[in-house]
Amino acid sequence: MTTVAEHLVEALVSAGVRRIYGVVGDSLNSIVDAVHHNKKIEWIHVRHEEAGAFAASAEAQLTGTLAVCAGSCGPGNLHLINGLYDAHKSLAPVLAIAAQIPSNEIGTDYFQETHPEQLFQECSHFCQLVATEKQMPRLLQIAMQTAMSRGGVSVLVLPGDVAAAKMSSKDLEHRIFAMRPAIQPCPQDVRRLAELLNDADRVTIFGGAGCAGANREVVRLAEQLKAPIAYSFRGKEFLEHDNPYAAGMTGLLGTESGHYSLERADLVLLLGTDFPYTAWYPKKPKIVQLDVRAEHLGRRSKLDLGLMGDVRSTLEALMPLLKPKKSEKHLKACLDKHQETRKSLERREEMDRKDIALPPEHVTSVLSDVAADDAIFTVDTGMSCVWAARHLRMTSGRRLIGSLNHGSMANAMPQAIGAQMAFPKRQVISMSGDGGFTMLMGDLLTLAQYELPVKLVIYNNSTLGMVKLEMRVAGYEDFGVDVPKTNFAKVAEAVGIRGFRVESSGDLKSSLRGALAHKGPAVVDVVTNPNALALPPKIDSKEVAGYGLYFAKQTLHGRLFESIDELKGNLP
Ligand SMILES: Cc1cc2nc3c(=O)[nH]c(=O)nc-3n(C[C@H](O)[C@H](O)[C@H](O)COP(=O)(O)OP(=O)(O)OC[C@H]3O[C@@H](n4cnc5c(N)ncnc54)[C@H](O)[C@@H]3O)c2cc1C
Ligand SMILES: Cc1ncc(C[n+]2csc(CCOP(=O)(O)OP(=O)(O)O)c2C)c(N)n1
Ligand SMILES: [Mg+2]
Repeated sequence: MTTVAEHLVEALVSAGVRRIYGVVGDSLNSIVDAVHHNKKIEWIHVRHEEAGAFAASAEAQLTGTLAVCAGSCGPGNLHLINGLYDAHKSLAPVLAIAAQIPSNEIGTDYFQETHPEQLFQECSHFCQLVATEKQMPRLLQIAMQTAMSRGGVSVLVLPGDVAAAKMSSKDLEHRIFAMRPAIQPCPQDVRRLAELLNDADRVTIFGGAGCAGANREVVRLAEQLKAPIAYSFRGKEFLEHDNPYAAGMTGLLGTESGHYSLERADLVLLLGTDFPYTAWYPKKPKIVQLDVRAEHLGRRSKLDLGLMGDVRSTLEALMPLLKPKKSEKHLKACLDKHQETRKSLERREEMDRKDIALPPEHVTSVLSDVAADDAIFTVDTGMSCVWAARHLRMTSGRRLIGSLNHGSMANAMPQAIGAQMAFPKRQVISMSGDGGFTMLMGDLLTLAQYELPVKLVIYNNSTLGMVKLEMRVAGYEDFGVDVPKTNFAKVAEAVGIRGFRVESSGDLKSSLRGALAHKGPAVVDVVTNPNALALPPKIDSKEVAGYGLYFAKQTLHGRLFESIDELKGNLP
């Protein structure tokens, strides 16, 4: 007779799961042992369970299939939580196994006792205690099916003794069903959408992560409607490439052209986006939203029409009902603005001879040039997001993920671990700040242990740069943001990983190339300008009143000033 743990592992293998990320603990022993004796699945020993959950989140986001992480009872699974929030908010199918104290001790305030059914409630769709072995086949099936069909996290809370128990029955044991139905709104609603689009003069499309796999359909729609396509950060990887209608991103990290395209429209069509920043939705145009999750319709902006449907199949149904637009005026205005914006970004990418520290824009642009056409980038929360959003160029083969909906630091390296595990032959590049990197730095050892050829680019500015900037913009004196000057190339070398230290522009390209060509893991520790500025596409009066004035004038002049006095001397 098989044990619950053996059944669990076999069922995961038949569902296509190839690895479990975690840290061992006695409550997990029977599961780890079952993995150990099964040749089709691996136990990936991370240093911190949070890293395991981030790795699983990345794997699930990149493959669209179920990924698994595990933590031992109490503190072990508590450590999973932040990474699980990331997976859940990214709609990534992840199963977490939260081991529990012995079942006869639950409720007695036993050693390491916590109640994961309560703790994980908010970051999961399904979270159940397996109180007896008899529940096991069905609860596992429901957990896997829920994570896959709803997109997000399921948690099985499994006491060590229940995991080690023999299974008495194996009824209802079947493989996972992971279909992607083509959901379309009813024909009347598609006709209503067509009428609105046909009646509008200036349509702008705003697409998000829900456009994955629908690049061609969205571009064809834009062609019919002579519509610019702006996109969210999560939409960038799917909509920026092979798209002559691309008009850029909006939001603080966006560009002026993305923002302009939305404001200039008389109808904005939201496709598969849940872009969170309500203040950045335009107020004047009509807004129509298409999303596969009806509960997301209208939750961020006013709506003139909300439709439940899958982007690709809905656009297929819509296209024959559209009258091709003739005027290209709106499109041209937005694309001209986009060209202008690109040029001003390119100016920021250039190294000025006067620059004493490397501009991160330049670092990112060079990285984008030397990386493979099918590289997978993971980006940490911090200024790396700004540089990736604006200066990484997407291709049809590249991927770009981060903790974009949850906004946690320390995600990039662990997500790169998950990406490289899932795609051992592809180039995987993690971009992070010194603050974010050091938060889960222990997992550098995981790269060394598994010889994962991940390349870590660290924007080493000795500060928590993004927050420093936020403090200044809000008129605070920056405080609590210093990160001790550290040579991360030497840290890497100390754990057996190849380290490159870049302190001047002359070394940048060769170091990045050297790291990418290196067979194993490598760290490229780039000393960057701690005062690099990110100019938002629009600036409000409060920001202008503070440090924002400094930014605004720099936008006008397209260059950095050495001092406020020099800036003042250049005011128009
Ligand atoms: C520091 C930081 C700064 C940021 N600044 C910005 C910024 O300035 N600008 C910006 O854009 N982002 C920014 N982000 C990212 C932002 O927080 C969100 O993650 C992002 O805007 C969400 O993109 P999305 O709407 O495409 O993805 P999600 O929020 O994940 O939404 C995707 C939507 O698509 C739907 N969907 C999925 N599949 C389909 C389908 N097949 N058909 C139809 N619908 C589908 C889903 O139900 C969901 O509603 C920032 C993040 C960080 C960490
Ligand atoms: C876990 C977590 N803690 C704190 C924050 C708040 N926060 C956002 S960005 C940031 C600074 C990031 O600094 P660093 O990683 O050095 O990158 P930089 O902005 O300097 O490039 C902080 C503290 C967060 N998002 N996540
Ligand atoms: Mg930093």
